[in-house]
Amino acid sequence: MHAAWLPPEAWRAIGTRPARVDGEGLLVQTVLDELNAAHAAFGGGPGAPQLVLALSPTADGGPEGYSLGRSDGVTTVLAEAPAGLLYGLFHVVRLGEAAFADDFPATVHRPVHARRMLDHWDNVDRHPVMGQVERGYSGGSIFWRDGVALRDEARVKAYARLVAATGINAVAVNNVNVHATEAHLLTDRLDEVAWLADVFRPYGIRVHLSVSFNAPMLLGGLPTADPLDPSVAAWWAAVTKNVYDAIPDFGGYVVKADSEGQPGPFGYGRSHADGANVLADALAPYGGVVHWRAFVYNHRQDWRDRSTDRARAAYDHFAPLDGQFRDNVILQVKYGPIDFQTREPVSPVIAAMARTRVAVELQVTQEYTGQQQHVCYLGPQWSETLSFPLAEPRTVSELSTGGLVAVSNVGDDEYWTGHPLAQANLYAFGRLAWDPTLSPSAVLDEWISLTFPGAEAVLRETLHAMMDHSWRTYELYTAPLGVGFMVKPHYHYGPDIDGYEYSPWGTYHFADRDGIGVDRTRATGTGYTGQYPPPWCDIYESLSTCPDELLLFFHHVPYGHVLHSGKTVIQHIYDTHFEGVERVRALRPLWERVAGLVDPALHARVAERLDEQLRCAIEWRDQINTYFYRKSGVPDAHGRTIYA
Ligand code: GCV
Repeated sequence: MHAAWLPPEAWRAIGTRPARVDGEGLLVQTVLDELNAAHAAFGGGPGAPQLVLALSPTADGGPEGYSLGRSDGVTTVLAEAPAGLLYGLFHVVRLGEAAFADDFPATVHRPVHARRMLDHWDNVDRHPVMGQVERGYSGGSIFWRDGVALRDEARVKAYARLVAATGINAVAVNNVNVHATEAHLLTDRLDEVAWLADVFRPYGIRVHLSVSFNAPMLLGGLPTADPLDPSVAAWWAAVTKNVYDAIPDFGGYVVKADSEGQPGPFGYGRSHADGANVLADALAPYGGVVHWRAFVYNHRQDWRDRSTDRARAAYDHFAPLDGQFRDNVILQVKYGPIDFQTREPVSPVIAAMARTRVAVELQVTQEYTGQQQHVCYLGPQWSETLSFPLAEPRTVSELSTGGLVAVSNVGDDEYWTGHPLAQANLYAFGRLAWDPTLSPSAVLDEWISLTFPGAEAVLRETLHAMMDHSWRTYELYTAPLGVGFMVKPHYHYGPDIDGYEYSPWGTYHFADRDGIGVDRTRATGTGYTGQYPPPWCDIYESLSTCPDELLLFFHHVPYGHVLHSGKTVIQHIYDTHFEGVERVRALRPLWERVAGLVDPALHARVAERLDEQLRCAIEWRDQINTYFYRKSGVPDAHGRTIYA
C-alpha cells in the first residue's frame, strides 16, 4: 500500500536527531514508537537531544494542542496532554529540516474544531446496488469484505496514522444507510467495532457507529422503536452500556433517520428532537454524542409540483426544533441544501440553530465531483464554505460548534483513494478541520512536500498547476451556474441533463425553450431565499445581486439574461464548457513533464485517469452545449461546433 503523505523519507530530519520524550500513556507510547522507527530507519540514536517532546501541565494548548519552538539548538514540543505531543510530532514532520535549522520562538497550536471526523460509508456486506462502500471509488472497504470483518491491522493502523497526522480524531466506521447485517454491529457484532477502536485508539481517534433508528425492533425484538416509549429508551440505555463496557472511549452514534428510506421518528409520529434525544440520553452517562443528520427530505416528490422545494426541507424540518435537542446531540448538516454538488450556496440551517450544536458535513469522496477519475482538489471549495460569513460576522466554521465531518474517500486500493492525487483531499480535510483559515494552496503545498519528499520545483509547480484550480475547472465543464445535478441517475458520474428532471428526487433544473433555473425567491418562487439571514436573504433574492455562480440555483432566467460578467447565460454555458475541456486537455502534457520525477506506477495511474477525465469532459461539453443549443435555438457567438 502506498505511504501517501507519510513516506519513510518524510521522517529523515527527525530520524537523524537524538530525541527525548517525557510523559506516559498510550499516545506517548505512540510518539516513542514513531521516533524509534524513524531512528531505526535513519540511524539517529543516543546523544544530547535535539528534539524534546514533553508533557507539561503549564503548556498552553488544551487537550490536543501544543507549543512548538526551537532555542539553543533544541526543538521542543510541550503539551498538556498526550494527544498534543502526537500532533506536535506530526507538525515537526511537516516542517522537516526547517524544524532543526534556525531557532524560532515557541508558538501555541490548537485545533479550531474539537471533533474532526471522517464518516465511512462502508457496508459489511457487499450491497447488491451500492457495493462494499457506498459512493466509494477506491476499491473495497478497509474494514469489511463480503460480510466478514477483515481485521487487517497493518492497513487500519496505517490509515489511523495517516489521518491522525492531518488532525482527525474521530471515525464513524459504517455507512449511514444501515442495512440488516450492519445493524448488528451495535450488538452481537460489537467485537468488530471494538477491534477497530483498539487499532485507532493509539492515534487519538475514537470510533463512532452508524445505527438504525429501528434497532430496538430489529435487534431487540421490541414491538416498536417509538422514542417516547419507555421500553425503547431502556433498550437503548442497556445496549449503550454494553457498547461502553466493550469500548470505554466510544465516540457515539451517527443516525440517518427518515431519509431516503431509512426509518426514523416520523414513523411513530414523533419529532426529530424526540428521536435524537432518546439516543442522546443513552449516551450521556458516558460522554458520548449522537450525530443526527439533517439530510431529511421527500425523495418521492412529483416533479410537476413546483411548490415542493428540496432545498427548503432541512430548514423546514429542523429550524423549529432549535432548543429542543440535548446538549450531546450534534446536528450534522451537509454544507449545501441539496447534496454535495460542485457548487451550492451554504445551507441556511447552519445559521438557524443558535441553541443546537451543529457539525457541517463535507464530502471527501468525490460522488458529484468526478469520482476520483477527475482531478478535483476540493480544498478551495471547503475553504470558501468554511469562511463564508453566513451569520455575519460569524462564519460557517464558527457556526459549526459541534465540529466538522466529512465522508471519507478511502478504500483498499493500493493508493488508498483510486486517483493518487485525491489523497490531497483527505489530507486537506483534516488540516482545514484543524485550522479552517489555512490557505488551500498552502495545504496542497504541505501535501506535496510530504508525499514527494525533496520534490523538485518542476514537480511542485506542475502539481499546483494541475490541482489549485481543478475544482473550478470541474465546475466549468459540468452543470452551469449553480444549477447542479444533470448527472447520470444513481451513478452520479457523467452527464445526463434530463436524467433527474422527471424523477421523484427533487433535483430539477426546469430548462425549457425560454430559460433555465429554479425560482427560489420569496417574490415568485419557493421562498427558499427567506431561510437566509440578512443580508443573504436579499442578496440571493435579487437578480441584480445574486452571484453569477449561484444564479440558476436561485432564479429561473431566460437564456439571454445578462450575467454580471457581461455575458448572456447561453453564451456563458458555451464558453465555460469549451474552456473547461481545454483546461483538462492541458493536464496530460503537464503531467508528462514530470514522468521521471515520480514513481512510474503512480505516474501511469494518474495518466490513465487524466485520459478518462478528458474523455468525460468532452462528453459533458458536447452534451451540455448541444442540449442548450437545441433548447434555446441561440447559436454560439463564436461559431464553434457545439455538437459532435
Ligand atoms: C449514504 C446522497 C448519496 C447517497 C447517500 C446520501 C446521504 O444521496 O447519493 O448514496 O447515502 O447522499 O448522504 O445519506
